[in-house]
Amino acid sequence: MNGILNKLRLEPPFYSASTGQQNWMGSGNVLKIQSPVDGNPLGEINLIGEEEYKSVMAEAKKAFPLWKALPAPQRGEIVRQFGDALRAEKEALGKLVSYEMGKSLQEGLGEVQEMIDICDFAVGLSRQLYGLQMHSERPKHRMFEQWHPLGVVGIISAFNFPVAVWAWNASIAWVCGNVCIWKPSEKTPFSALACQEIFKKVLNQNKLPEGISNLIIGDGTIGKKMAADRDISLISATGSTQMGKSVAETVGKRLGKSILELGGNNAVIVTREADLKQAVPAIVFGAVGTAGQRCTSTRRLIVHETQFEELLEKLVSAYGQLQIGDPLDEMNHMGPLIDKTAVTEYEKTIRTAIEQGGRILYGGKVLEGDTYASGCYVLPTIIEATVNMPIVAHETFAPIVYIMPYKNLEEAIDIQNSVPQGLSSAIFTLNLRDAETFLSHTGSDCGIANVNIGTSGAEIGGAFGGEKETGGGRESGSDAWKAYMRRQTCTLNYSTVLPLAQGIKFYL
Ligand code: UN1
Repeated sequence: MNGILNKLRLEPPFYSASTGQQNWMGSGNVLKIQSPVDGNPLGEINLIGEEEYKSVMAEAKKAFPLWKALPAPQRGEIVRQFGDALRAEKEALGKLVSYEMGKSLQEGLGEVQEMIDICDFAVGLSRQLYGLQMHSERPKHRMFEQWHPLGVVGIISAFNFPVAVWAWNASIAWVCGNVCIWKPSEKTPFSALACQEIFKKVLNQNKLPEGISNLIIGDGTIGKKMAADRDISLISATGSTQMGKSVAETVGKRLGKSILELGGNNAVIVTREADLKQAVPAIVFGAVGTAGQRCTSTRRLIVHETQFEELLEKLVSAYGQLQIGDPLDEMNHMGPLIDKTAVTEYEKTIRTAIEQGGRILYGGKVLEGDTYASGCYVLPTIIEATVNMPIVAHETFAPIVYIMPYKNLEEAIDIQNSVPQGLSSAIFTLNLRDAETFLSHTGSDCGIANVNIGTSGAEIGGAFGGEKETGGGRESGSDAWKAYMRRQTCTLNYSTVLPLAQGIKFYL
């Protein structure tokens, strides 16, 4: 593993607390990181303390005036160079993500590809931060809107996408003229450090201040500090609904801005006219990919009663062929869960589902033996369930999928919409009426609705996020950039008089 760290120039003095060197941060506790792949130590890192937080914030605030004064396309040029640097480091960074987080190498590389793609998107966007122009009701007046940078953007990201979610936020925030402070998950700090190093090099080469991109490795206390900090104009937070509620409350109290991307409980509806050749691989990838630890993972299957038996048979056979093990081995489909706490949650959820009347149709076990020595490997699990089992409304970050039958589409859509979360949803059907009904205003209530595509693996070009307890925020593509800027409405009078709006006469 040292090879990977070395290639990323993460030499020991940089990341190891044991050298005793005062590095970029860290008067706080020492954090020991173990890979869920084999349980081996990845390194140690000092958590940030109170004083370091202040100095990081000071650096960010100092960098903002310079960065915002650059024309947006020049900021885009820096992001373009970052994209190129990521292309050069794709393999090494992908491997590090895979080893630190436990997702398959394909997915680790895919995550870096998402970063590269969003950089490309942001470069184009840097010339397209358009405002509208309106017709003024007053003669010889021009009315228009323009978009300006916000200031410091705080990014709180989760372990499951240790690098891509940061890049969605940071690359857009940067071209919009903001500087960023990133608090990654304490479970995946090395992937974050690697990204920071790659971007820092680009900044140095361009003689720009490092404060444009700041990294802080801290625990929940630091997250709370960020939420309460008036110097952070926007907090973009990805994680649990519980975390999101706490961030929203604190940011709301100071009337700050937030983008929340929280839990999902994503369903696939399989209709009578579904093409199972498409539905089966989509469901398996959605439920098992990243070991069920995506917010877009497929957690519920709502299946027409006529398809139930056949789909189940095909799923059980597909699950039986899955290779589970070292995610860096390309032959394996599924790696470990992030840590033993996640394994405990997996077991607890299965127990609860059984207590509530669920029936295990596949899996349900923690894997043992030499290959699984880290203790974080589990069998992907299919549970027959009913809509009124409380556990079905709950998101567990594990490869557990609930399957339930339905009779008519209206009922299926009701079931799909019956949970508190509203991130991603999908229908498999060759029936145009069913597809359009699902996409209509009487259909799915989620931020993402797909036809003949699974719930996970969204492209960066669309706005990503969801409704209800998912938090309502949108990140990544489309016009999500607007949340990273402030809108200014401007009216300019080029006449010789002063007409008032609403026809008001005010003579002096
Ligand atoms: C997440 O799980 O937080 O759609 C993000 C997907 C990925 C992003 C998931 N593009 O599955």
